[in-house]
Formats: sequence, structure tokens, C-alpha cells
Amino acid sequence: MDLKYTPEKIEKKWQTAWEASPPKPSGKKGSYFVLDMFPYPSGDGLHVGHVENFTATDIYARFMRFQGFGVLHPIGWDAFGLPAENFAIKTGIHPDERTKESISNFTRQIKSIGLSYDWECEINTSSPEYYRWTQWLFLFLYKQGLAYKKKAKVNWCPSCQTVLANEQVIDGKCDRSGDIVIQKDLEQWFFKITDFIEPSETKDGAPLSGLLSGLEHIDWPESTKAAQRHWIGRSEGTEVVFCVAGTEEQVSVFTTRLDTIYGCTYVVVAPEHLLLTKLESQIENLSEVNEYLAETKKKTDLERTELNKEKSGVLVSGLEVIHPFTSERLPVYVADYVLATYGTGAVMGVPAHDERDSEFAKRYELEAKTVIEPVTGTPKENEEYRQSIVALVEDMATGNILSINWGEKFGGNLFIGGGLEKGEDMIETAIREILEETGYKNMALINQSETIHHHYFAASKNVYRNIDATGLHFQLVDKEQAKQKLEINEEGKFLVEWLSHKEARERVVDPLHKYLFEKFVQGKIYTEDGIVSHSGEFSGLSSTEAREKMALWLKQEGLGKKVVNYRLRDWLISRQRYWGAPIPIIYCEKCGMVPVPEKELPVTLPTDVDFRPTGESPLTRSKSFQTVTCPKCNEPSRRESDTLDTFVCSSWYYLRYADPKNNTAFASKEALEKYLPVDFYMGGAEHTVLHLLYARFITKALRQHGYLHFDEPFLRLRHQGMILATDGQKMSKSKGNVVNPDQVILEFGADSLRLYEMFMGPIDEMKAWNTASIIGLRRFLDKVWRLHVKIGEGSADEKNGYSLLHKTIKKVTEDLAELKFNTAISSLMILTNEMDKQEEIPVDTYRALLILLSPFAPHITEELWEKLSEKESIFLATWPEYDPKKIEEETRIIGVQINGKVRGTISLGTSASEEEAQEVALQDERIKAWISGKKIQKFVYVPGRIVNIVVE
Ligand code: ANZ
Ligand code: ZN
Repeated sequence: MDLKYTPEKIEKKWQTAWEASPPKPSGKKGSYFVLDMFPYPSGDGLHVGHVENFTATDIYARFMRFQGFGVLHPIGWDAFGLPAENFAIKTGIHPDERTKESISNFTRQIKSIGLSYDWECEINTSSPEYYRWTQWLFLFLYKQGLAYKKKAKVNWCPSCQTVLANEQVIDGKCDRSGDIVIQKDLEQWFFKITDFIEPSETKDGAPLSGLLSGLEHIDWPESTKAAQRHWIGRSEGTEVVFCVAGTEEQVSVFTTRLDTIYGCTYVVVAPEHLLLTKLESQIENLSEVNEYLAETKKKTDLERTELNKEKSGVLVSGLEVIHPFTSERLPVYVADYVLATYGTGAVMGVPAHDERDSEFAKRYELEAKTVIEPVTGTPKENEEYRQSIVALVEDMATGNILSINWGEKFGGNLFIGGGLEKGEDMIETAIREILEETGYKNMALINQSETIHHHYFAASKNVYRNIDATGLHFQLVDKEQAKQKLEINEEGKFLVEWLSHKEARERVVDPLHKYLFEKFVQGKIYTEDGIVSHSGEFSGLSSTEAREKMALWLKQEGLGKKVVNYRLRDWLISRQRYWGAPIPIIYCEKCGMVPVPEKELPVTLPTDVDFRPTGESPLTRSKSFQTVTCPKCNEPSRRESDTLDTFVCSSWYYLRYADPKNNTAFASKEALEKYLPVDFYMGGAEHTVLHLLYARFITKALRQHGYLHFDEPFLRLRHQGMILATDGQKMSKSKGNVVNPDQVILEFGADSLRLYEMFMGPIDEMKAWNTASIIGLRRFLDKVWRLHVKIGEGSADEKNGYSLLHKTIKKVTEDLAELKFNTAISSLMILTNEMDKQEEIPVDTYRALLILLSPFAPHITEELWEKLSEKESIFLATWPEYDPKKIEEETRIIGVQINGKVRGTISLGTSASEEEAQEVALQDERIKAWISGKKIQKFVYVPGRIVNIVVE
């Protein structure tokens, strides 16, 4: 028996053995699909983030096999794409050659980590056997009317002469050449993803969930679902027609805030808006307008809508529109913060209630009309009505604001407030209140707010109140001060305090007073719903009611209708690039656009291509590719020369894994029914909005036409957290801080690398690399190895003190099911340390330890298993079960002190943690009664002795 653990000796040995005959348990419980987001085989090889992702799913796949499932756990290559093509442009090495090299490097690396992939299912999206079905998918969508061609504005780099994806545009510049990217109108192919946003039906009449509603029933991180919803951007609003004065033309605007329309003081159209061309002859400052239009052509939509950028625009003189409700004439602006591609490409400007409009209006000195009165606090029943004022007095010399500290119970710090008395106007009230409460005598009014509808509980009078409050902003004229008349309240508080802006921001929490501070001091505008004012017959309605009634009126007048808008656009899938799947379409002079017949697929990518970018797709210049006849009339024709976005390849690959060799369909019905949908999916959080959305769309489209039996592809999804470099920065080649897994394996072995990455922290959190701590994991494995010499006869029992074994079995089993790998490993470490203290270890205990550890560290456990004279692989063994009786631990009665007095007792396990103690204590009825309504300031558990709770 080797006394020393030498991973380099055993890891290769088992990798070869597993490859020759992979241990395949029976899988009685049916199939389970564990999937990684398949990698792009880059020239840089595998990075530690891949290792994190792949190890996690490998552990989970192994665990599920132990649980009796027939696990499908495949790997493949997302092999088309720009990097290989760019590399080819630089080096002359063909993308196919480069990709194959990279794949073989990735394969070698993956095998060296001991990942249990089903290699017989391997796929490669750049192989004709695969992209034949990608092309089939295109034709399927084309035939269903879900793939179409239209002119669209795209990112264009004038120096590289090519279209760029949005991700390739960084700060408005090309990520390769650094040139400014412009927007260009080009004929492009699209997939109609927008057809699937809302629920619909399959062609057999079964319900089909939409891209929005489908999210409700899948187990995904909330943040990912939120990102999908945000990307789709469903928005309910109204289209309102503004007639252009003196013409037959109209401008339609889209608004979500019809209730603010009486506050509209101008209309803005996007630079691309047709009105500018239609009424060009009437525009008096045409050259200024045209100059502005040329300027905006240089910007991407992203730059145009960025919140912090200064808004620019130009008045279109000569044009005026008519307000549909008031018939007032309003000016028209053109401004690039309005996008042509959203809503109607025009907006009504409401500077008083919209941030962007407010910024714009300030810059161009446009009027702001307040038409929404804020509602603060929460309405209650039986409120007492009052009319009140709040005075915010500012000492301009110091910048401080006058407040009264009423004490916690009475609202903390507030400005000066009070109700109107008979015969008094607001200013008189304010001056009286200021004098009574603070003694200050002389101030000047600077500003007055709109009415604010405030709901609150008046603690001093013990009533709920509903007040119409007006804020008055005063400036202190001098410090002359009479004696303060009011007295200290029951809390011993009633202090006049001058607050700095920072203090006011932190200490004035009452919503009414906070609002006035933000309005008067910070210059914020009110952008929420409220009560409509200065809006004719609609004044006094709530925002919601006003939107309904105004929309009804517009409809009757034929000046508007309710609409739903989405941010999501159809998916632009054509690329003027070489290294992608050719789009299977032929253009014939006689017959027009003709799809390539299915039996002629794949349309293979030619090799006689000069892929240097010229602005045209490289495939236009390939003789072999372009020598083609029309499938309908046999006349010489030409092929579509664009290729498919690589996101198309990855939108359906998970289906292919079910049946990767099938050459009559992308997968057979039986195989699909057996393995899909994917039970567990894992990958990085960075690119997931698009990929996940596209995959869901393709699933729904195929489902609609009976090719699939499910309408969501990934039932459970998790993201691994990013691994940062030792310096806490993102790993990158340019910073030279990249950790190469090959190197780690060479130094410590693959099992240590696997364990380390899983032990770094919760799988979904961001973590920083620390080479020094890998040694700890290696020592743990050394210890597991050495335990071997202590194996004796017999099985674990009380005498051996191995209730810990049963606890560990329970913990590891439960943690694995929940992907809590770090805590599972630490409980295995505790068990190992405990075993290390024993003279002799029962063989059963050692066996159990090895099985529990095997998903994490497959090589060492397989080797030690063999040393136990086992004939079969450890991965065919039976997962240990725990005996609940052995876990029941001793309990003790613990006293619970509240503010120093013992108020009760609880019963706790001897090893209970502080969290557990807190949970038990706070559930105890007596304790609950003692602390109800009070805030817990401190909770301390002195293990085995006492619980101490401090409440206010
Ligand atoms: C007036 C208004 C007043 C608006 C107010 C908001 C607040 P979401 O929610 O994203 O759908 N808008 C409409 N079309 C636009 C375009 N093409 N480019 C830029 N902005 C556009 O946003 C809808 C709101 O965004 C609309 O409601 C409109 O401004 C603006 F107090 O109309 B709103
Ligand atoms: Zn033809």
C-alpha cells in the first residue's frame, strides 16, 4: 500500500479506465438531464470559470446517478463565431482548423478534470451534421412565417466594413478597430420572437405559455427572470394623436402616463420621424435640423437613451401641434433621446413629471406645468381631515434647515408643521407655528409647493389623519428669537435643531417632510401616481381613474387608443460573416426568394473563401458556393450569402443531445420524450438574457407546431458566480492575472482543484482565487488517503462515536440536492478529522466516507475503493443511508434572559448554533409575548449555558 497520495499516478489511470468503460448505473428511476451551457472553444483553453461550472454539474450528475436516475450529461461545442474568424484574418489559419485545434485542447483539459460527460453525445455546431438541422430550423420558421427579411438599422463599422452585434459596440466604438460605429439601414433576416411574448395556443389548441407567463412556472434565479422581463419590457399605455396645426398631418405619441397630459408643454419626435420629411417644406430652420440629424446618426440607441447624458435637441420652427384636450398650440422638437424604434417614435413632453423631459425642458427653457399632486403615507379608515402647512426654513448663511426633534415615537426629526386655524391663511399659519415652536420671528417666503395628500397617524392625538398639506419654503432673515412656547413632551423630547443637508437627508424620514426636502432642496420632481390637478373635468381623480377616463374620451373623439408596447424587437439573425451556418435561401430572378429544399441540406460552408471583411458577406465571392440553380425553375441563381447569428446554433442544441446521431430529424420524438425538457441547467449569468430568451422562443415555436411536448426548455437553472483573480479583479489576459487550470492540476491534482473550486464559497457567489488555500484541500485528501491504514473490522456504532457519520450522511445528501457544495465539503472534513483521531476505523465508515466524497473527488475515491478490494467502480455503489435514531442528539434546557432577567427556558441540542438558538427562542410563546412589538437589539447565545436578548 502506498503511504503517500500521488494524484499524478492515479488520475490518468482512472481517466483512461472510465473512458474505456464508463461506469453506468442502471438508472431505474427514469432519466434526468443535467446540462452545462456549452462552451465556445476558444484558443485560450479552459478557464477556471469553466471548471467551476463543469465541476458543479459533474458533482450533481454523479449525485443524481447515485440517487437512481439515468442521467444524461452531455458536452459539445458552440463552435461558430467571430473570434476564430478574426484570428483567421490575422494569421491566415482557417477557422475550421483553428476550431478543431481548440476543441481538442478543450477535450484534453476536460478529461484531465475527470468530468463524467457522455462523450458519445458530443456535438459541434460547426459540423455539417449539426448545422444541417440549424438550417432545417431556419426553414421551419420561414415556412411558418416566423422568419422574414426587412430593412433595419444596424451597427456598422466603416473601417471594418461590417455589421456588428450590439455587444461588439463599446462606448459607441467598434471593439476591433476603435472607429466610431454608425447606424446603417440594411436588408436583414429576422425571427419573429415578438409573436411569443404573450400566451397563445399550439396548432392543436393546447395552451402555450408566453415568454412572460412561462417564467412563472420555472425554477430560475429571480434576478434572471427579472432580467428577462426587463428585456421584454411590457408596457401598457395610450397612443394619443396631436394634429399638426394648419396641415392634415398628425403626430401620434405613446405615453404610459396619460394622466399627465394637461402638463404636456411640447412634443418631441425622434430624428428618424417621418413628419420631418413629410413637412420638410414648412420647416423654417431646416439646415439646423438637418445638421442635428447628421449628428445623431453617429450614436447608438444605447448612447441616446443613457440616463446621465445631457439631452440634446432642436426646435422645429414652423411646426406646431394642437393639444387634444386643451386645443393649445405646442412647439415641436426633434431630440435623439426619443427613439424611432419604440412606441410611435414621438413623445409628449411633461417636464413636471418625467425626468428626461425635465432635463430637456430645463436646458431649452420650456415651461413645466404641475398636474399631479403627490400622495404620501398610507390611507386608513376613519381619518380625520385637516388642512395643514409644512414650513421648511433654511438659513442661507449656514445652509442649515430648521427642525424639531420630537423623539422616536412622534416621528423623529420633522420640519415645522401645523393645521390652519379659523380665518388664517397658509403663510400666517406658518409664521405662527414657527414662532410658537422655535421662537424665530423673521423669514421670507421663497417657494410654495402644490397640495400634498398625506396620510399619517398623529401619535400625540391618537388619530389617523388625512391632510391636504402645502409646503412653504422660507429663508431665515435674521436670528431674532423669542422664547419657545411649547413644552417638552412625555418622551422628554422637543428639541429645536438645525440640520445640515446631510443630516436632514438621513434623519427626516416622514414621507411628507422627506418629499418637501427633496423638492425644495434637491430640486426633485414628482414622477409617481397621485391626484390629478389643473386638468379640467379630470381634476381630483386619482392617476389610475384619470387614465381610464381620459383614454375613453380620446377614443370617443377618435384621438387615441390604449396600446401595449414591448421593448423586445424581433431577433436579427443574419450576419455578413463567414464562420457561421449559411442561410438556406436561393434568389432566382424569375421565382424570387426560394427556400433550399430540405433534402438538399446542409448547404455547406465552402472552403474557397477569402474571409477578409470588405463590407459584403465573404460568401458572395465564393465560386463553388454561388454556382447554383433555382430549385423551382432550374435557372442559374445565387445563394443568400449571409450566415446565421451563432445564437441560432445555441438556441436548440439541448434538443440535439437527446439524439445526436439522428439523420432523419433533429431528434426523434421518443428521444425527446425520454430526456427533455432539461431538468437542471447551469452556466454564467453574463450572457444569459439573450441565449435563454432565444432558446425559450425556439422551444415555443417548435411546441406550437407539434415538434415538442413542452413549452419551457430549462426547468431548473442556476448560475455559477464569477471567479476573480487573486487581486480581486476580473481575470484577463491583458492584466496577466489568469489562472490556468492545467497548472493547478500539475501542482495539486485534479481532485484538489475540483474540491478547491467547490469549497471557495456558495456556488452562485462571486469569489476570489487564492492559490494558497488549495493546499488545504490537498491536505484534506492526503488525510483521507492516510486513513486507509487504520481500517479495522466491524461497522460503525455508538461506541465508536459515529453518530457523526450519520449526521454527515444526512448533511451531504441534503446539501448536494441543494447544490451547497461548500458546506457539504466542510462536513466531510469534520468527519475525516474525527476519524483521524481514532485508533481504528470500521471499514463501513470508511466506505461511506469514500462514497460521499466520490462526486467531488472521483479519482482518489475510486483508487481507495479499489484498494478495499472492490471489483466494481465506486460509482456503481449504493449511496449510504443515515439512521435518524443515531442523529438524535442530547438536548439541554437553556435559560432565556431578556434585558438581564430570566423570562423563560428553551430546549436545545448540544451542538445548536446561535442561529438555531435564535430560531427556537423566538418561536417560544412566552418569549414571544415578552418581546412582542419591541425591536431586538442584540441576541447572544452562550453555547450550552444561556440565551441573552436585549430589546429596546
Ligand atoms: C409622457 C410621460 C409623462 C411619460 C410622465 C412618462 C412620465 P416605458 O415605461 O418604458 O414604456 N416614451 C415613449 N416613446 C418613447 C420613445 N420612442 N423614446 C423615448 N421615450 C419614449 O416608457 C414609456 C414612456 O417613455 C412614455 O410615457 C414616454 O414618456 C416615453 F410623467 O409620456 B411618457
Ligand atoms: Zn427560379
